[in-house]
Amino acid sequence: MGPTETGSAPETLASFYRTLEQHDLQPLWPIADQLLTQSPQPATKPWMWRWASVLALAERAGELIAIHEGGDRRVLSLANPGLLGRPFATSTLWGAVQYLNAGEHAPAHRHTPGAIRFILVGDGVYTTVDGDACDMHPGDLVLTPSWNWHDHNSSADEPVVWFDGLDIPTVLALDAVFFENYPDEKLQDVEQEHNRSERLYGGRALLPLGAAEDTHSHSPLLVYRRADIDAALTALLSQGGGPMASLEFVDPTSGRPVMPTMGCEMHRLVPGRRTRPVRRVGSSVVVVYKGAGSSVISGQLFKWNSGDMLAIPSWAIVEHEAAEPTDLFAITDAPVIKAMGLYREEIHETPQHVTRVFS
Ligand code: 1HN
Repeated sequence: MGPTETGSAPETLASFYRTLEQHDLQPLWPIADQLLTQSPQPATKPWMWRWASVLALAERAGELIAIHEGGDRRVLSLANPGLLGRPFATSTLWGAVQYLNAGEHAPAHRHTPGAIRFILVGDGVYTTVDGDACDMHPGDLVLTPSWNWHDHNSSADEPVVWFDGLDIPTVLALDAVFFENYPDEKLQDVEQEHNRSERLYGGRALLPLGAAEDTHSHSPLLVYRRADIDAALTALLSQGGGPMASLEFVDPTSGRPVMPTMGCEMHRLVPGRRTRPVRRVGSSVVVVYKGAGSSVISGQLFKWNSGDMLAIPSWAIVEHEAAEPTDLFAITDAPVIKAMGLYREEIHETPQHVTRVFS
Protein backbone atom coordinates (compact mmCIF):
# COMPACT_ATOMS: atom_id res chain seq x y z
CA MET A 1 0.00 0.00 0.00
CA GLY A 2 1.24 3.44 -0.91
CA PRO A 3 0.68 6.73 0.89
CA THR A 4 -2.94 7.84 1.26
CA GLU A 5 -4.42 11.31 1.23
CA THR A 6 -4.96 12.83 4.68
CA GLY A 7 -8.57 13.87 4.27
CA SER A 8 -7.91 17.41 3.11
CA ALA A 9 -10.66 19.01 1.07
CA PRO A 10 -10.81 17.69 -2.52
CA GLU A 11 -10.31 21.23 -3.88
CA THR A 12 -7.16 21.60 -1.79
CA LEU A 13 -5.77 18.35 -3.17
CA ALA A 14 -6.77 19.15 -6.75
CA SER A 15 -5.09 22.52 -6.46
CA PHE A 16 -1.95 20.86 -5.00
CA TYR A 17 -1.74 18.42 -7.93
CA ARG A 18 -2.13 21.30 -10.42
CA THR A 19 0.65 23.22 -8.68
CA LEU A 20 2.93 20.19 -8.83
CA GLU A 21 2.32 19.97 -12.57
CA GLN A 22 3.13 23.66 -13.02
CA HIS A 23 6.44 23.02 -11.30
CA ASP A 24 7.20 20.02 -13.52
CA LEU A 25 6.85 17.64 -10.63
CA GLN A 26 4.87 14.43 -10.43
CA PRO A 27 3.88 12.55 -7.29
CA LEU A 28 5.01 8.94 -7.25
CA TRP A 29 2.14 7.53 -5.20
CA PRO A 30 -0.53 7.44 -7.94
CA ILE A 31 1.81 5.87 -10.51
CA ALA A 32 4.01 3.58 -8.41
CA ASP A 33 2.29 0.35 -9.48
CA GLN A 34 2.63 1.22 -13.18
CA LEU A 35 6.35 1.85 -12.76
CA LEU A 36 7.18 -0.99 -10.45
CA THR A 37 5.27 -3.92 -11.85
CA GLN A 38 5.86 -7.31 -10.25
CA SER A 39 7.43 -8.49 -13.49
CA PRO A 40 8.20 -6.94 -16.90
CA GLN A 41 5.16 -5.70 -18.85
CA PRO A 42 6.60 -5.10 -22.32
CA ALA A 43 4.80 -2.97 -24.88
CA THR A 44 6.39 -5.25 -27.49
CA LYS A 45 3.86 -7.82 -28.70
CA PRO A 46 4.69 -11.37 -29.70
CA TRP A 47 4.48 -11.01 -33.48
CA MET A 48 5.30 -12.66 -36.79
CA TRP A 49 6.11 -11.38 -40.27
CA ARG A 50 5.57 -13.88 -43.05
CA TRP A 51 8.36 -14.38 -45.55
CA ALA A 52 6.00 -14.63 -48.52
CA SER A 53 4.57 -11.13 -47.91
CA VAL A 54 7.85 -9.56 -46.79
CA LEU A 55 9.69 -10.87 -49.87
CA ALA A 56 6.95 -9.76 -52.27
CA LEU A 57 7.00 -6.25 -50.78
CA ALA A 58 10.80 -6.10 -50.79
CA GLU A 59 10.69 -7.07 -54.48
CA ARG A 60 8.17 -4.30 -55.09
CA ALA A 61 10.49 -1.86 -53.31
CA GLY A 62 13.24 -3.13 -55.61
CA GLU A 63 11.17 -1.99 -58.59
CA LEU A 64 9.89 1.28 -57.16
CA ILE A 65 12.76 2.65 -55.11
CA ALA A 66 16.24 3.49 -56.36
CA ILE A 67 19.07 2.94 -53.92
CA HIS A 68 19.85 6.64 -53.47
CA GLU A 69 16.36 7.37 -52.24
CA GLY A 70 15.45 6.39 -48.71
CA GLY A 71 18.85 6.95 -47.13
CA ASP A 72 20.94 4.79 -49.46
CA ARG A 73 19.52 1.56 -48.17
CA ARG A 74 16.46 -0.31 -49.44
CA VAL A 75 15.24 -1.59 -46.12
CA LEU A 76 11.82 -2.61 -44.80
CA SER A 77 11.77 -2.58 -41.03
CA LEU A 78 9.73 -4.96 -38.91
CA ALA A 79 7.39 -2.61 -37.05
CA ASN A 80 5.92 -4.25 -33.96
CA PRO A 81 2.28 -3.16 -33.57
CA GLY A 82 2.80 -2.78 -29.81
CA LEU A 83 5.37 -0.03 -30.34
CA LEU A 84 3.14 2.88 -31.40
CA GLY A 85 4.18 3.04 -35.04
CA ARG A 86 7.90 3.10 -34.34
CA PRO A 87 10.01 1.05 -36.80
CA PHE A 88 11.25 -1.41 -34.16
CA ALA A 89 10.74 -5.17 -33.87
CA THR A 90 11.08 -5.08 -30.08
CA SER A 91 11.64 -2.29 -27.56
CA THR A 92 15.42 -2.76 -27.89
CA LEU A 93 16.01 -4.31 -31.33
CA TRP A 94 15.66 -3.34 -34.97
CA GLY A 95 14.90 -6.12 -37.43
CA ALA A 96 14.53 -5.59 -41.17
CA VAL A 97 14.89 -7.01 -44.61
CA GLN A 98 17.31 -5.37 -47.02
CA TYR A 99 17.05 -5.88 -50.77
CA LEU A 100 19.90 -5.17 -53.18
CA ASN A 101 19.32 -5.54 -56.91
CA ALA A 102 21.86 -7.14 -59.23
CA GLY A 103 24.83 -4.82 -59.70
CA GLU A 104 23.74 -2.24 -57.12
CA HIS A 105 26.00 -0.55 -54.60
CA ALA A 106 24.93 1.03 -51.32
CA PRO A 107 27.45 3.78 -50.44
CA ALA A 108 29.53 3.77 -47.29
CA HIS A 109 28.51 5.30 -43.99
CA ARG A 110 29.00 4.60 -40.32
CA HIS A 111 26.92 4.94 -37.19
CA THR A 112 27.18 4.12 -33.53
CA PRO A 113 24.34 1.57 -33.59
CA GLY A 114 25.87 -1.81 -34.40
CA ALA A 115 24.44 -4.06 -37.09
CA ILE A 116 24.51 -7.66 -38.22
CA ARG A 117 23.56 -9.07 -41.62
CA PHE A 118 22.22 -12.60 -41.88
CA ILE A 119 22.02 -13.57 -45.54
CA LEU A 120 18.79 -15.15 -46.73
CA VAL A 121 18.71 -15.25 -50.53
CA GLY A 122 21.20 -14.75 -53.32
CA ASP A 123 24.92 -14.79 -53.82
CA GLY A 124 27.52 -12.39 -55.14
CA VAL A 125 27.41 -9.53 -52.63
CA TYR A 126 30.12 -8.32 -50.30
CA THR A 127 29.90 -5.77 -47.52
CA THR A 128 33.06 -3.79 -46.95
CA VAL A 129 33.62 -3.24 -43.22
CA ASP A 130 36.39 -0.72 -42.48
CA GLY A 131 38.17 -1.69 -45.72
CA ASP A 132 37.67 -5.44 -45.36
CA ALA A 133 35.46 -6.86 -48.12
CA CYS A 134 33.32 -9.55 -46.49
CA ASP A 135 31.73 -11.96 -48.95
CA MET A 136 28.14 -12.84 -48.13
CA HIS A 137 26.46 -16.17 -48.91
CA PRO A 138 23.13 -17.55 -47.72
CA GLY A 139 23.28 -18.61 -44.08
CA ASP A 140 26.38 -16.50 -43.32
CA LEU A 141 26.49 -13.88 -40.59
CA VAL A 142 28.37 -10.64 -41.27
CA LEU A 143 29.01 -8.00 -38.59
CA THR A 144 29.14 -4.27 -39.15
CA PRO A 145 29.93 -3.17 -35.59
CA SER A 146 29.48 0.28 -34.11
CA TRP A 147 31.27 3.10 -35.96
CA ASN A 148 32.73 0.81 -38.65
CA TRP A 149 32.39 2.15 -42.20
CA HIS A 150 30.25 -0.15 -44.30
CA ASP A 151 29.01 -0.30 -47.89
CA HIS A 152 27.25 -3.10 -49.76
CA ASN A 153 28.31 -4.20 -53.25
CA SER A 154 26.61 -6.52 -55.66
CA SER A 155 28.28 -8.25 -58.56
CA ALA A 156 25.40 -10.71 -58.55
CA ASP A 157 23.10 -11.37 -61.49
CA GLU A 158 20.14 -11.71 -59.12
CA PRO A 159 18.74 -9.71 -56.22
CA VAL A 160 20.19 -10.46 -52.80
CA VAL A 161 18.11 -10.32 -49.63
CA TRP A 162 19.34 -10.32 -46.08
CA PHE A 163 18.10 -9.78 -42.56
CA ASP A 164 19.43 -6.65 -40.83
CA GLY A 165 19.57 -6.69 -37.04
CA LEU A 166 20.53 -3.52 -35.19
CA ASP A 167 20.60 -2.25 -31.62
CA ILE A 168 19.14 1.14 -32.67
CA PRO A 169 16.33 1.35 -30.10
CA THR A 170 18.86 0.71 -27.33
CA VAL A 171 21.39 3.24 -28.63
CA LEU A 172 18.57 5.77 -29.15
CA ALA A 173 17.34 5.28 -25.59
CA LEU A 174 20.87 6.02 -24.39
CA ASP A 175 21.06 9.15 -26.61
CA ALA A 176 24.26 7.82 -28.13
CA VAL A 177 23.44 7.89 -31.87
CA PHE A 178 26.05 9.37 -34.21
CA PHE A 179 26.02 9.00 -38.00
CA GLU A 180 28.38 10.01 -40.79
CA ASN A 181 28.46 9.52 -44.55
CA TYR A 182 31.72 8.43 -46.15
CA PRO A 183 33.50 11.30 -47.94
CA ASP A 184 31.67 12.00 -51.22
CA GLU A 185 29.30 9.13 -50.41
CA LYS A 186 31.63 6.76 -52.18
CA LEU A 187 32.49 3.13 -51.70
CA GLN A 188 35.53 2.27 -49.64
CA ASP A 189 38.69 1.09 -51.34
CA VAL A 190 39.15 -2.60 -50.74
CA GLU A 191 42.16 -4.82 -50.48
CA GLN A 192 42.43 -7.24 -53.34
CA GLU A 193 42.05 -10.19 -51.05
CA HIS A 194 38.63 -10.34 -49.45
CA ASN A 195 37.71 -11.58 -45.96
CA ARG A 196 40.72 -10.27 -44.04
CA SER A 197 39.06 -10.78 -40.65
CA GLU A 198 38.27 -14.37 -41.52
CA ARG A 199 41.83 -15.08 -42.63
CA LEU A 200 43.19 -13.59 -39.38
CA TYR A 201 40.64 -14.67 -36.79
CA GLY A 202 38.60 -17.43 -38.41
CA GLY A 203 41.03 -20.24 -37.68
CA ARG A 204 40.03 -22.90 -35.21
CA ALA A 205 41.54 -21.61 -31.96
CA LEU A 206 44.53 -20.21 -33.84
CA LEU A 207 44.82 -16.48 -33.21
CA PRO A 208 47.50 -13.89 -33.83
CA LEU A 209 49.71 -13.89 -30.71
CA GLY A 210 48.47 -11.24 -28.31
CA ALA A 211 45.02 -10.94 -29.90
CA ALA A 212 43.37 -12.16 -26.73
CA GLU A 213 44.89 -9.25 -24.79
CA ASP A 214 43.85 -6.58 -27.28
CA THR A 215 41.06 -4.43 -26.00
CA HIS A 216 38.17 -4.00 -28.37
CA SER A 217 34.47 -3.57 -27.91
CA HIS A 218 33.38 -6.03 -30.60
CA SER A 219 34.56 -9.19 -32.32
CA PRO A 220 37.47 -8.66 -34.73
CA LEU A 221 36.07 -11.61 -36.71
CA LEU A 222 33.40 -10.14 -38.98
CA VAL A 223 32.09 -13.20 -40.84
CA TYR A 224 30.70 -16.51 -39.63
CA ARG A 225 30.14 -19.09 -42.34
CA ARG A 226 27.13 -21.31 -42.87
CA ALA A 227 29.29 -24.45 -43.22
CA ASP A 228 30.90 -23.81 -39.80
CA ILE A 229 27.57 -23.01 -38.19
CA ASP A 230 26.07 -26.18 -39.63
CA ALA A 231 29.01 -28.33 -38.46
CA ALA A 232 28.89 -26.84 -34.96
CA LEU A 233 25.13 -27.44 -34.68
CA THR A 234 25.51 -31.00 -35.93
CA ALA A 235 28.23 -31.73 -33.35
CA LEU A 236 26.26 -30.09 -30.55
CA LEU A 237 23.07 -31.93 -31.36
CA SER A 238 24.78 -35.32 -31.62
CA GLN A 239 26.43 -34.65 -28.26
CA GLY A 240 23.53 -33.21 -26.34
CA GLY A 241 20.52 -34.77 -28.02
CA GLY A 242 17.40 -32.71 -28.61
CA PRO A 243 14.99 -31.13 -28.65
CA MET A 244 17.23 -28.14 -29.43
CA ALA A 245 20.91 -27.35 -29.89
CA SER A 246 21.81 -23.69 -29.36
CA LEU A 247 24.94 -21.79 -30.38
CA GLU A 248 26.09 -18.31 -29.62
CA PHE A 249 28.24 -16.38 -32.09
CA VAL A 250 31.21 -15.06 -30.11
CA ASP A 251 34.31 -12.94 -30.36
CA PRO A 252 37.02 -15.64 -30.82
CA THR A 253 39.55 -13.63 -28.81
CA SER A 254 37.40 -13.37 -25.69
CA GLY A 255 34.45 -15.75 -25.91
CA ARG A 256 32.23 -12.71 -25.38
CA PRO A 257 29.13 -11.86 -27.46
CA VAL A 258 29.98 -10.43 -30.89
CA MET A 259 28.91 -6.95 -29.79
CA PRO A 260 28.34 -5.39 -26.35
CA THR A 261 24.79 -4.38 -27.29
CA MET A 262 23.49 -7.34 -29.27
CA GLY A 263 23.94 -11.10 -29.25
CA CYS A 264 23.53 -13.55 -32.13
CA GLU A 265 22.39 -17.14 -31.75
CA MET A 266 21.51 -20.14 -33.88
CA HIS A 267 19.19 -22.90 -32.75
CA ARG A 268 18.59 -26.29 -34.38
CA LEU A 269 15.32 -28.05 -33.58
CA VAL A 270 14.69 -31.78 -33.78
CA PRO A 271 11.35 -32.43 -35.53
CA GLY A 272 8.53 -33.71 -33.35
CA ARG A 273 10.09 -32.69 -30.05
CA ARG A 274 8.88 -29.75 -28.04
CA THR A 275 11.29 -27.47 -26.17
CA ARG A 276 10.60 -26.81 -22.50
CA PRO A 277 8.72 -23.59 -21.80
CA VAL A 278 11.20 -20.89 -20.86
CA ARG A 279 11.10 -17.18 -20.22
CA ARG A 280 13.99 -14.78 -20.04
CA VAL A 281 14.55 -11.12 -19.34
CA GLY A 282 15.38 -9.46 -22.67
CA SER A 283 13.80 -9.54 -26.09
CA SER A 284 14.80 -11.21 -29.32
CA VAL A 285 14.02 -11.36 -33.01
CA VAL A 286 14.01 -14.80 -34.58
CA VAL A 287 14.47 -15.61 -38.27
CA VAL A 288 13.49 -19.07 -39.49
CA TYR A 289 16.53 -19.79 -41.67
CA LYS A 290 15.08 -23.09 -42.79
CA GLY A 291 12.41 -25.52 -41.68
CA ALA A 292 8.81 -25.44 -40.54
CA GLY A 293 7.06 -25.74 -37.21
CA SER A 294 5.37 -23.75 -34.52
CA SER A 295 6.05 -21.73 -31.40
CA VAL A 296 3.85 -20.85 -28.48
CA ILE A 297 4.66 -17.38 -27.17
CA SER A 298 2.66 -16.12 -24.16
CA GLY A 299 -0.14 -18.59 -24.94
CA GLN A 300 -0.33 -17.62 -28.62
CA LEU A 301 0.41 -20.18 -31.33
CA PHE A 302 2.60 -19.13 -34.27
CA LYS A 303 2.94 -21.53 -37.21
CA TRP A 304 6.01 -20.72 -39.21
CA ASN A 305 7.94 -21.63 -42.33
CA SER A 306 11.32 -20.74 -43.83
CA GLY A 307 11.97 -17.01 -43.84
CA ASP A 308 9.28 -16.05 -41.34
CA MET A 309 10.42 -13.65 -38.61
CA LEU A 310 9.19 -13.42 -35.02
CA ALA A 311 9.42 -10.88 -32.22
CA ILE A 312 9.76 -12.33 -28.73
CA PRO A 313 9.15 -9.83 -25.93
CA SER A 314 11.01 -9.88 -22.64
CA TRP A 315 9.69 -12.40 -20.11
CA ALA A 316 7.31 -14.07 -22.60
CA ILE A 317 7.07 -17.84 -22.12
CA VAL A 318 8.36 -19.54 -25.27
CA GLU A 319 8.19 -23.10 -26.61
CA HIS A 320 9.15 -24.35 -30.05
CA GLU A 321 8.29 -27.50 -31.94
CA ALA A 322 9.61 -28.22 -35.42
CA ALA A 323 7.76 -30.29 -38.01
CA GLU A 324 10.87 -30.49 -40.21
CA PRO A 325 14.60 -30.08 -39.49
CA THR A 326 14.78 -26.42 -38.52
CA ASP A 327 17.46 -23.79 -37.94
CA LEU A 328 16.46 -20.57 -36.20
CA PHE A 329 18.72 -17.52 -36.24
CA ALA A 330 18.17 -14.93 -33.50
CA ILE A 331 19.40 -11.57 -32.31
CA THR A 332 18.97 -10.68 -28.64
CA ASP A 333 19.64 -7.86 -26.22
CA ALA A 334 21.01 -10.37 -23.69
CA PRO A 335 24.51 -8.79 -23.57
CA VAL A 336 22.96 -5.53 -22.32
CA ILE A 337 20.64 -7.24 -19.85
CA LYS A 338 23.53 -9.34 -18.48
CA ALA A 339 26.00 -6.45 -18.30
CA MET A 340 23.46 -4.56 -16.20
CA GLY A 341 22.94 -7.47 -13.85
CA LEU A 342 19.28 -7.80 -14.86
CA TYR A 343 19.26 -11.29 -16.36
CA ARG A 344 16.79 -13.89 -15.09
CA GLU A 345 15.33 -16.97 -16.63
CA GLU A 346 12.67 -19.42 -15.60
CA ILE A 347 12.18 -22.89 -17.03
CA HIS A 348 8.68 -24.30 -16.67
CA GLU A 349 7.62 -27.92 -16.45
CA THR A 350 4.28 -27.93 -18.20
CA PRO A 351 3.40 -26.75 -21.71
CA GLN A 352 1.37 -23.56 -22.02
CA HIS A 353 -2.29 -23.62 -22.86
CA VAL A 354 -2.81 -22.18 -26.30
CA THR A 355 -5.43 -19.47 -26.04
CA ARG A 356 -4.99 -17.79 -29.44
CA VAL A 357 -3.62 -18.56 -32.88
CA PHE A 358 -1.68 -15.85 -34.68
CA SER A 359 -3.04 -15.14 -38.13
C1 1HN B 1 21.94 0.78 -42.00
O1 1HN B 1 23.04 1.51 -42.02
C2 1HN B 1 21.84 -0.33 -42.80
O2 1HN B 1 24.01 -0.07 -43.68
C3 1HN B 1 20.72 -1.11 -42.75
O3 1HN B 1 22.78 -1.59 -44.51
C4 1HN B 1 19.67 -0.81 -41.93
C5 1HN B 1 18.70 0.63 -40.29
C6 1HN B 1 18.74 1.75 -39.52
C7 1HN B 1 19.87 2.54 -39.53
C8 1HN B 1 20.93 2.24 -40.32
C9 1HN B 1 22.95 -0.68 -43.73
C10 1HN B 1 19.74 0.31 -41.11
C11 1HN B 1 20.87 1.12 -41.14
